[in-house]
Amino acid sequence: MAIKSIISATYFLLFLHLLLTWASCTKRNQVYVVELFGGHTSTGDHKTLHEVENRHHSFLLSVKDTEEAARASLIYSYKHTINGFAALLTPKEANKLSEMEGVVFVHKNQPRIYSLHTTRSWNFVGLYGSLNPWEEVFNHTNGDLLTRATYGKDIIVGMIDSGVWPDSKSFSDEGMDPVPTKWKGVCQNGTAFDSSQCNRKIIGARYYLHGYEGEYGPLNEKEDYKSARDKDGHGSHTASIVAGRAVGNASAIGGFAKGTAQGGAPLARLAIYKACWPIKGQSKHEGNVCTNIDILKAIDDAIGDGVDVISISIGYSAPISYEDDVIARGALHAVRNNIVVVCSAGNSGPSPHTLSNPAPWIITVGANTVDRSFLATVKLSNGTNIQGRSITPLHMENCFYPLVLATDVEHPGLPSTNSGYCLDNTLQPNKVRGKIVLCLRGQGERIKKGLEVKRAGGVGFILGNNKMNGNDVPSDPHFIPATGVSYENALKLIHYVHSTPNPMAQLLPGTTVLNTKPAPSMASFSSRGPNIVDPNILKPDITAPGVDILAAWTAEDGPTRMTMTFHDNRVVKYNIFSGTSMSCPHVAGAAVLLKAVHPTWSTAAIRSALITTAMTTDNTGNPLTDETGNPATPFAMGSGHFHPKRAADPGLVYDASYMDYLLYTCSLGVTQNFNITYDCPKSFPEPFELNYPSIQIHRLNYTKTVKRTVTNVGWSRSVYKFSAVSPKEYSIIATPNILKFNHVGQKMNFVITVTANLGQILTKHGPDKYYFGWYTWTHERHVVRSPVAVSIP
Ligand SMILES: *[C@@H]1O[C@H](CO)[C@@H](O)[C@H](O)[C@H]1NC(C)=O
Ligand SMILES: *[C@@H]1O[C@H](CO)[C@@H](O)[C@H](O)[C@H]1NC(C)=O
Ligand SMILES: *[C@@H]1O[C@H](CO)[C@@H](O)[C@H](O)[C@H]1NC(C)=O
Ligand SMILES: *[C@@H]1O[C@H](CO)[C@@H](O)[C@H](O)[C@H]1NC(C)=O
Ligand SMILES: *[C@@H]1O[C@H](CO)[C@@H](O)[C@H](O)[C@H]1NC(C)=O
Ligand SMILES: CC(=O)N[C@H]1CO[C@H](CO)[C@@H](O)[C@@H]1O
Repeated sequence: MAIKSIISATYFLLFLHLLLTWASCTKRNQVYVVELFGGHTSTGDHKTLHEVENRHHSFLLSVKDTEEAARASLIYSYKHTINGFAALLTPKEANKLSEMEGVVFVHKNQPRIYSLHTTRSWNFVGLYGSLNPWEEVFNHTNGDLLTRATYGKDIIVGMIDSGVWPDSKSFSDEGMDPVPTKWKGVCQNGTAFDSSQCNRKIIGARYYLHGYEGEYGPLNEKEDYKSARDKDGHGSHTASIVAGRAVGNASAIGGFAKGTAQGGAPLARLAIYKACWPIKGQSKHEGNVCTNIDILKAIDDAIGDGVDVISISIGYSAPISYEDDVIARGALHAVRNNIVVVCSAGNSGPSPHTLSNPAPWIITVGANTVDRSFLATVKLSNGTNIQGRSITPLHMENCFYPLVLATDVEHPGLPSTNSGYCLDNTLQPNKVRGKIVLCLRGQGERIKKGLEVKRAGGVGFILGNNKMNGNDVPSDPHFIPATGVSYENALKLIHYVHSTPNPMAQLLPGTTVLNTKPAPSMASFSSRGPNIVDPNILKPDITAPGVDILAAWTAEDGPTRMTMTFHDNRVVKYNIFSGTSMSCPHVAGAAVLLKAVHPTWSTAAIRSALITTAMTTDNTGNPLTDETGNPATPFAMGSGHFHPKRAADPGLVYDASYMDYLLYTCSLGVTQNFNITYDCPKSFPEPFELNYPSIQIHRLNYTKTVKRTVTNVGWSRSVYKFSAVSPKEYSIIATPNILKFNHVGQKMNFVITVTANLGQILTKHGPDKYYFGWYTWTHERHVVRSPVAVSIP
């Protein structure tokens, strides 16, 4: 599992266990976040910023004995998000500060574990370059958008992640223009990373370690670089998905597909904010973690440095209120600065209510497959072929070997809960030698199962999905000839072994297959709505490729992540990885191009353009499906699969300003928790009245009207006609149902009325069940479509 993050809630900072251990003489210092009156600082002026820091320092000075103690206790001074700071304080000092004039909140940390968004299963597969799925989408749809956007050359993307591998060809600055003059960031020195590592592609890099070291102690420098250099691979992967240069003739481990690896906006500039660090050997938090104070500081700096888009493939594992969530809070300040913030929806699907990053000022991205897979077939001696998937670079001799089930070759007496999984030291070598073993998923690291088969002398291994995994077959780089099969195929293999006197099989080498159908379809791991933080906002917004995505790696480690409990020294420069972590930077790349083409658009206009132009069909022309094979609902795919070219010309947009978001927080009654300099007016719109490009109505009581405003960004004189697709449970109408525009920039209001059918209102109130519809404004060249989700009590 990717970077897991601990972003303990906003002001609730991490207890510094280890600091206590090192410095127990300092009387139970703990991390507090202190927020001051005066809101954020809106200027980027250096003098003012310096004054802010001095002001933070002066507060500390008033509770600490000496100047030095005050300096030493300050962890982070926040300038562009909250007006406040993180510091080491004793409870007494904290108490004293909280009573001082000018201080709004003093909060001690309450750790919260955010689980991260690469994939629900931690190890993903490695492969050198081949066709980048992003490029495939681009080629079909995007002829001139890249040119119009000058490949994103003036746009700066802030990546909040695990750092970057600056030496990757994907981050070459060859032929690039000088760094945009608006850039105010720095290139922070550190281990194996100095300012010379920044160039005209990676224009800035910083790292944030205080929150992490406070929680876990000093960084183990064998496990990561104390700098913006990426050890994990995740940060290099996501950065190259947004803005990697085209790197041709890349070839995979074991000679897999060759091709070009390329990001969505290949000339965009990257600003790296490393906030995620490894924690090894803690089974519950396998992977990387990012702490709240580190993430908030990263966003704070990104705003001050002048980025245009922020891509965050990090989140809390469960819904968390906006005001407790540093990503939501930081993003609101970013949006105030007209920075588009794109976040992953999470990898906790397919159960409902699993979605993270649901704030309406964020673009929330689900993940889907692309039309490429890595087929690796199991050939049975009875002549039948069973399809599997693998990118294992090892081939089996061209002959049949006995096929056995793990359950039949294990040491006797294994508890049934551990049986069948090929866990460490569970197989009997005398029964495995020279054979192919079928092991089940569900327990243990997938790649380790192959290592266990290898240890016991097996010649090959088949990873069988359990029922829960269904068709979600991973393409793994195993250490022994191997393939993965679906649950259904695993049952077939078990049946074959049971019904055949001498079951034999051969594992054929894996091959890259393009144009697979149907594609895209939702990844089962992609987190699902409904949004339980606020049931008035439909989330996720959109879906993008997030399965088996090829992108840059660290060129130092193996394709399986270093946080695995086995060692993998098969160095790869490009790797295949899955998760909403990978889909998020695709949409961030699209946002870069839209910003380049439409520099005056608001962040809401960019989100709206992406949402209302998304595709809802797959490459068979049928509705995009989910893991069940049924049409995916907006709780899985949002408005559908992103379509950058259409998004560049959406016709109409649903705009919203920072002030609209403040009014929205007023309607939720949480504005004060954001400590923004804003007094809510006496009356404000209801939350569902935020001018969002989708509609969600929670517990519709007979009928509800929802006001929306569209802005014409298409043809000056244009007529849009309304149409709707509603389920039998309710109807959707619009008043007026024709919008006539005379000029670009013109705004028109309309009201959507959603009415439940009588039979439905009379039914008893049960668990909330949502029904989905759509409404569309259509002009000869533009289709502006919005999903509608309604629960009927
Ligand atoms: C995409 O376009 C590039 C440049 O036009 C071309 O070299 C490449 O082969 C195309 N890829 C596909 C999948 O069509
Ligand atoms: C960063 O490292 C470079 C090269 O090692 C050095 O020249 C430079 O002075 C360092 N900068 C800072 C601010 O330490
Ligand atoms: C492409 O890679 C092959 C080896 O995989 C190498 O022989 C060839 O020279 C490379 N071509 C270019 C243009 O770099
Ligand atoms: C071979 O075995 C598989 C699995 O039991 C079965 O589905 C298939 O029909 C068999 N093929 C033949 C030709 O008997
Ligand atoms: C639904 O609306 C009716 C009539 O306006 C009202 O009497 C009733 O209390 C409402 N029910 C709920 C659950 O809000
Ligand atoms: C809850 C609370 O006190 N919020 C404060 C946030 O900051 C502004 C000024 O910046 C105060 O007016 C609010 O009262």
